[in-house]
Amino acid sequence: MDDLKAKYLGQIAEAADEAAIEAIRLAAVGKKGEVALKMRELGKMTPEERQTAGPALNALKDEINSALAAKKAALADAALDERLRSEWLDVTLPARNRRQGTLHPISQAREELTAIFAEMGFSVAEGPRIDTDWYNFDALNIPGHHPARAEMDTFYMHRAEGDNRPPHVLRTHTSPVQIRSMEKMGAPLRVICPGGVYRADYDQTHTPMFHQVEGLALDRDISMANLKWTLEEFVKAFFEVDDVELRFRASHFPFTEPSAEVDIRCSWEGGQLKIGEGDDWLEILGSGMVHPKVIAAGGIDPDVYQGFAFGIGIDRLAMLKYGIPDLRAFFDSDLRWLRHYGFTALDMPNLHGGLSR
Ligand code: 2NL
Repeated sequence: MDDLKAKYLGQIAEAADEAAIEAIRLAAVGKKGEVALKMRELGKMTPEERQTAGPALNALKDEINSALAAKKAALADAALDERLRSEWLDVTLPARNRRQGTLHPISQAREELTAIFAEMGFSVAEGPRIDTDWYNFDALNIPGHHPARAEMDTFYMHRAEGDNRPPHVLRTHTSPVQIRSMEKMGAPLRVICPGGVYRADYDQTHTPMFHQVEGLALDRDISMANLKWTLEEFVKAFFEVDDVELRFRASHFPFTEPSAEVDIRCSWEGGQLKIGEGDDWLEILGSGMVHPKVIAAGGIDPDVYQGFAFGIGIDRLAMLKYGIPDLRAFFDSDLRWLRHYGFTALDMPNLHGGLSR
């Protein structure tokens, strides 16, 4: 038994790798190993012999097993030491550039303008892009014969043969969301509704899907003065200028009375747009006092409540703010233009240097 011990402890000491350790383990203490064979001989012994041989064999087995484990750990330590010696890391190497994603300029503009109106106490509502023509047109005092309802501007959803319900449409503005907000929340109410809208129009200045934010403020004594102040605050915050002059031009929308288009003072010197100074005017939105019929359509009493509403194109706001000249860039699958206009999440163009046309 001492021979066995000397033999295996010697082999373990000499073992060079894990495979050698495993081979020794199988030969010595495996199921068919030498120690197992010896254990099998216990049956042929006298009880007295067995009394000493049994515990001795068990002790031998334990001793070999712990020698194996110790050698295995020593080999692993040595391997790690060797890696630590031979492998190294140059921590002074500059980091590899990571591909940096970015918000789409339209999303960026929407988030900025949403934050500005939220600060002024407007809540934000969203709604379905497919809606009934009641929400999209009738509720907004746009009668059946109105040109905005003509087939050429509106995408109508197909109905099955024999289904004579009025068609659903792709919303042509986010006003239906304002109507739903009136129904849901009642008055007084301050809400903005940003989102995608659809019109069958496609040329250099129109895309069939674009983005709009509409705003609505209803209370007992809301006036156009409140509208003007709200829009001034918005324009100053959005374009990051200290002062701005707004010009209201009389206009017409079926859903507001009176209605006004709003221009902001600007200059285009050297192809650079500057907001708030100069002799040019830039049209940025439509607005007005909500038509009593529209207030009633939202389930609110127009004899008690009145208010203003406005609609702004987000795509155009984004173009103006970030200096993007061509609307089609927004919907082009080649996104190199984004980087060209300085659009990375961490590096925004500096507005105060002026915007390029
Ligand atoms: C434009 C014109 C406008 C509205 C949108 C509105 C919504 C309700 C009631 C009354 Cl629920 N008005 N929205 C009002 C005036 C103008 O958009 O040219 N936008 C670019």
